[in-house]
Amino acid sequence: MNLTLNKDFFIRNRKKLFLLLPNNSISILFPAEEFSRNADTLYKYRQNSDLFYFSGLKQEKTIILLHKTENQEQEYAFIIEPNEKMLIWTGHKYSIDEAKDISGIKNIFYLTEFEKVFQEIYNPDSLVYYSMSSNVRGLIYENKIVAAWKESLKNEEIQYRDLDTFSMQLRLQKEKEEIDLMQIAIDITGEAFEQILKFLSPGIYEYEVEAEISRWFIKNGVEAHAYSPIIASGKNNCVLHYETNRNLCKNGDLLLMDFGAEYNYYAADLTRTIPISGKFSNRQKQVYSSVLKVLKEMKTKFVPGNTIRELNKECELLIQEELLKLDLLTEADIKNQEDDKPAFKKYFMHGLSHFIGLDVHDVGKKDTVLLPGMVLSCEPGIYIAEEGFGIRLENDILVAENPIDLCSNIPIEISDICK
Ligand SMILES: [Mn+2]
Repeated sequence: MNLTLNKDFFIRNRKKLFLLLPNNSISILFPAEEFSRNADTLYKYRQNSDLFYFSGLKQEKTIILLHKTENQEQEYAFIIEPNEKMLIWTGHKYSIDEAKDISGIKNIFYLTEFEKVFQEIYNPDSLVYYSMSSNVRGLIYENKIVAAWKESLKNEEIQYRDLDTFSMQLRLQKEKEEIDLMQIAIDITGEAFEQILKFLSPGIYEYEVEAEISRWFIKNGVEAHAYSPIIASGKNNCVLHYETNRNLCKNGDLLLMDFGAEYNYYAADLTRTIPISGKFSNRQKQVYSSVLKVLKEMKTKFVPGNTIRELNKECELLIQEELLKLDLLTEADIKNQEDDKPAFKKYFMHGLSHFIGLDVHDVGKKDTVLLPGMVLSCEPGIYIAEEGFGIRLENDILVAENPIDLCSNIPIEISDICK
């Protein structure tokens, strides 16, 4: 299967953005930086998600310029001018026609034209929009360009505005083709998990599990993990962002795996916790049942109108109830807790949910009102450091009147994950 987004999708996204932008605005989308690892070796490149969302252009050093006046909406893209040397070292770069075909933008220029075009469309009343908070945009570019403006505009004050609220608003609600891509990412992630269910036994190292997951991803056309996979056995279950993945998986311990494929720039985010031997102890089974119960209850609440903040509150009460049943808390602990230090926090120290999309921790805030088409994680957990294990379960949920669990095909019942 090879599903990609075509230019109609990107054209539509820009149309939606133009509707939100005021007249006499210039929006600039900067590319992600190329991050150096050392000397002339770079980390694998991934385009800034906003720039991709509005153009489909994955190539480095690409800039998008959107100009809205009372009478017209003009779109420009600026790309690398390919030369012989690039062809030898890094291979093919977009031609003008290719960039047009991918993005649907008619005015494609080489980068050297950027300043000239900007000067042509800029006037002292222009509002200049760009992302002010993305940490993966091209800061070097931006600084260079902003310095050039300042120089050419002398003492004029440029009126900057933040593009992030607009791109967030649009990216939050997914179109059908985006959900389809996310479903593919999730399905491949789920299949990788099923491989691990067959593969895992005591004596295997965490990195061997990671290797199996990566093998399955690459074999299925996935370009990258959506984030560094967490493959945590035994007491590492309780390290929330564990990613060293070097330990031995031991008999009697649990393996917590939090991982997800990125398929065509869209992320999956899955967590499963399974017994390394294939069998839970009674205590492990008790705690697993508690977390699964909370997940099942909470995933029905991803309905329009709700917020992550509200979901967290509801989830915390459910977890608290389970902690009482598991004899981890007493009524007195809860009664005596300080407002800013609730007792449950000892065993459940993170939030229930975040938005997922082009980024695994996608745009969106705790108070963003949920609307149909938004996708979020649902990931309750109970971590008991003193007993040497923790359990987290995570599925990806599509907001609807009857919320849709996009991970519903991935084994989670005790009978399906035990031998
Ligand atoms: Mn997550």
